[in-house]
This record gives sequence, structure tokens and C-alpha cells, in this order.
Amino acid sequence: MSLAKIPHTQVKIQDQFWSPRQRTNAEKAVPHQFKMMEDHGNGRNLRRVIQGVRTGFEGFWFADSDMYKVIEGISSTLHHFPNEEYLDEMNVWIDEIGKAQDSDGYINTFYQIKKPDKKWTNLRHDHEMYCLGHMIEAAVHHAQITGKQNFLNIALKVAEMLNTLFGPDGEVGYCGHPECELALMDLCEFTGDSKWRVLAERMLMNRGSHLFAREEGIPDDQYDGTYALDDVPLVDHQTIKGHAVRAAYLFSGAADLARTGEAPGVLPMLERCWQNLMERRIFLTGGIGPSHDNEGFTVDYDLPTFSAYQETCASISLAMWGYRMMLLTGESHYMDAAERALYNAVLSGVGLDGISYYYDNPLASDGTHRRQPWFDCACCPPNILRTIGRLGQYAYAEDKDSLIVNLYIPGEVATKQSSWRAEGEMPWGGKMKYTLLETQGGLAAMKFRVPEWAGAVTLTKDGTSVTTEPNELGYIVVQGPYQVGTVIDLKFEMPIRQVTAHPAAKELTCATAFQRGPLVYAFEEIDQPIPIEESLVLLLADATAVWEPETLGGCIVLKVSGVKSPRPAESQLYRPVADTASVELKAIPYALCANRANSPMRVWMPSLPGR
Ligand code: FUB
Ligand code: ZN
Repeated sequence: MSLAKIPHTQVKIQDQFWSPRQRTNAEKAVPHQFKMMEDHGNGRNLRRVIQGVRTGFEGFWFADSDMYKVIEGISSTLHHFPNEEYLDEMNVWIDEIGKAQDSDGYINTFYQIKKPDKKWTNLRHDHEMYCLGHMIEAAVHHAQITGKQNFLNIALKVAEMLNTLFGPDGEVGYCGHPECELALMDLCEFTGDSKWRVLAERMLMNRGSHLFAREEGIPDDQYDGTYALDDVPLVDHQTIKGHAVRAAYLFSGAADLARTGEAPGVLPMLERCWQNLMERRIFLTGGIGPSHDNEGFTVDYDLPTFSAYQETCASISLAMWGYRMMLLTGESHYMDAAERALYNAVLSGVGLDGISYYYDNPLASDGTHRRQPWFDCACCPPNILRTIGRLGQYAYAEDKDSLIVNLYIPGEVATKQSSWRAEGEMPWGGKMKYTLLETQGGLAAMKFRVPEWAGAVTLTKDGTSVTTEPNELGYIVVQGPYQVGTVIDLKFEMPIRQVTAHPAAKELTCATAFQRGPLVYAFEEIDQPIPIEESLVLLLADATAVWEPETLGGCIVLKVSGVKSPRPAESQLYRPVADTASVELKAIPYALCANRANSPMRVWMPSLPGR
């Protein structure tokens, strides 16, 4: 049973957790990212192309994609925080993009400046379709938000060119870095033109034909296409592997394909890979991809802490994929993972200032891992800009006659059938209240996701208890009738959960971590009475949740019982177990780490049996 999207344009976020982030996005990140695009040469690259200059290209070969993502991020942000000046500034870029576009629709400033006669000769490495995919995604979004066609027309010209080259009458072609597939699916949904689905399907289904081996003259028996998921045909993937962002973007496009029509074998493949990821490869924080070497997956249970790579884009791609799996299947558990990523590994990608970013997000640090204003490889900052801008899209979905609540975020939602106000404490407390503001008729039921983190659940409709036993898809179903003023009160117990990992996750042996609601917690040395290296927590620790208005903009911290294990002398590699003394340790939400002075940090703490 597939569901329909409710775009973020129909969702207002008004809470204490995400609203400040969206505002900072608008007030700080947008001007910062405009500036970064000029400081780092993305704007100059466009102007070089317009002026016919063939030297001086700046940045990575896929730098164009950053500008497209920035446009997408700014468009989404402007919807919630209108700003004429930024709109004008963005339109200047769009004009320039139009001017830099060749008459056949081609645009890629790296190729246009550096090797105009070599277009499409290195699909494996050079990201031409990846960049264009980001353009299409951004242009669709820009058109949705502004109602303007200017960027969309440029993107449609691109899509027509891609169709001529790689569509049903063209060559077999797909990009080393997936992205174009999901973008074409967006374009199909927005324009209603199935031609774009057919093109996406060709890119998806031809993948695995070892195109990149042929491109580089590598004999088939010596070719390892794993990194770019060109090893086997799409439907034959058994596990999640390769480069993390590539994998989750590819599977996002595949999920959209399966949701919108025939796609034999695709759903079982997605379910297999998802299961492998959830059972053996995802970090506690919802991030994916442990290894720096391939920016991706390695083997089952490889879940390091200090060296956890967890690229911000990878966590975003996991949220995108989980969201699409929920839309495709109607099953709520996919949003457990998307929520886990969004509240932890994704949000950790940006500082509270909105203008400092993590590329990789380790789960332990010696205190020197700090967010940066930008990167040479700048994929993550604009990705987080657009993700926070569009966050509302993850909160709801709908089927023919029901509204489905996936994320519990105070604010408002308006659909064709009804408008609701959501009030409550999330993510700090588990109470939510939904009030029906308007109804146009046709709403038969409200469906509420039962989050994996929830303890006991209670629900009343206009004061009358309703069963909270979830249906087979994981939702509590609250049947109508609905009149304006109907109130649904929902309460999820939000226990502190202390967790250990599967013993096969060797790096997490004898370690323990804490979660409350959707948030994973971490211990920063700055909050502890003793050095973090001397801190251990008890298994079955006493832990209490305390609201601290002065900490990190206001957050719930956890006070946890631990013990001090004094640091040995430098000469003492091994030593007898020392006396221990009780201490109270303090944990803050992982996503808020590294916003104060440099401080060593741990999500997973060494633990001792307690009581
Ligand atoms: O290749 C484009 C982006 O740059 C990838 O998604 C990231 O992992 C980074 O390598
Ligand atoms: Zn990135």
C-alpha cells in the first residue's frame, strides 16, 4: 500500500527544537552559503563559462552540484522565511545558469571550462549526471516554492538532453554517483510526464551492466563495481555495500520507481538491503558508512566509534531512503530509522550557529574534531541546508482517506481534507495534542506512528480512550468522524534507554549508550567531574532526565551514575583493577556536541556491572 507525500510547504514547524534550527538556517546559513558559493568559486565558474574562459576552474569536479543544492536549500527556507533580497540574489544565479547552458541543454562548468570535447567520456568518475540530477531536484523544488518556471525550464532542457542521449533511443548510460534517478522521479511526479520515469528506470535497471569497466577498458573478471554499485543488476543486491551516499541515493530512486508503477524485483531487493543495514550496519545515531576509505560500507558489525565516518550526506541519504520506503510500503518502521538519523547523525552535521559543519560525524573524539565553515569537498553543508529547510516533509503522509503522522513535531499541517494544529513537548517529552482546525470532508482516520522508542502509549479522542494497539503497519488508527475542534491527545512514555550492542560489534564490547525519545546521548568531558578517560558508567545505571534551560539553548540532559577508574601511570600498560569511586556523569544530546569549548566526547561509554 503506497502513500502520498505531504510536502513541507503544507507543514509549519513551530516548536522549541527544530524551529530555532530553521530560523538559523534562514538568518545565518543562507547568507553564509551564498557567500561560500562566491568565495569558493562556484559562481565564478559559471561566469567563466558564460564568458568563454577556458582556464581557472575552481573546486571539485562536481562543484556545480553544491550550487544547485544551495538553491534548493534556499528555496525551501524562503518558503518559511520569505526574503525578497535572497530571492533576487538566487534569480541572478539562475539567470547565469541559463546563460551557461549550451544550446543542446548541456551544462557542467568543469567540463565546459576544462575539457569541452570530452563530455560523457567518464561517467564512472566525473559526476555529470549527478550534478544535473541535483539541478533537476533543485529546479523542481524551486518551481514548487516560487511558482516560477525559470529554473525548471533550464532543468527540462537538461532532462530532454539526457533523454536523447540515454533514453530509450539512446546509449546505455548511468552515473558513477546516483542522484539523477531520484531527481527524474521527482520531475515525473511534478510534471506528470512519465517520460522521466522511463528514463530513471533505464538508468536504474541498466546499472550493474559493468558500464564503468567497459568505459575504462577493465577486463570484466578484474572489475570490482561495488563502490559505485555497478557490481550486479539493481534487483540482485543482497546486502548494502559500496559508497554510502551512492547506495542510499540509488535505493531512494529505486523506491520511487517501485512506488509509482511496475518494478519487478525492486521491493524485495530494497527490503533485503534495508534489513541488512538495520540489523548489522547502521550506527546507533542513524548514520551509515563506517569507513573513511570508501566513504561507505565495509562488513557486517563494523561499527567503530573514534573512526566512525558517518558522513553527514550519508545520514541524510538514509533519511531520504527510509522516508521513501515508508511511502512505498506504508510501513511505519522505516520512519524509525529516518527519525533516528534526522535527530542525531543528520543534525549533528551542523552547529548551533548554523554556519559550521561536520563532514564526518565520529561517535567518540579527543576533542579536536570541530565543525568547519566549509570544505573543499562541500557536499555536506548545502545538503544539511536543504534538509533542515524541507524537514516538514518527513512529518506526514496521506492515503486516500487518512492523514498519517510520522514525526511528532509541533506546528500545523494542511492537506486537501483537513488542517490540524499539533502542540506538545516533543522531542523533550512524549505528550502531543492534535486539534482539527478545518475539514473539507473525506477524512476517515488519523494514523499515528508508534515510535520504536516509546514506552506505554495512551490516546484519547475528545476525551474518550482509543485503543493504542498499532495496526499491522505500525500505526495507531483513530477512526472518524471528525469535526472542527476534535482533539486527539497522545502520550508516549519516554523512558531513558540504556543499550548495549550485539556482541559481534567488536568495537562496542563492554560499552553502553543512552537514548531518550528519538535522541541519542553523548558524554562530553566538559560536563563531567572527572576526565572522560577515567569515567565508566554502570550497566543498569541510575539515570534521570533533567531540563536545563541554560545548556545548549535549552535541552534535557541525562544524569547518569558512573564510577571513576583512575588513569594509570604512563608506564603502566596493564595494571590490577583499581578501587573505584562513584561519580555522577552527565550526557547531552549527541547532535548538540561540540558546540562549546573543545572537549573529548563519547557516545559509547565503557561500562561495569552495577547493582
Ligand atoms: O561525490 C559527491 C559527494 O562527495 C559524495 O556523495 C560524498 O561522499 C563526497 O565524496
Ligand atoms: Zn557530504
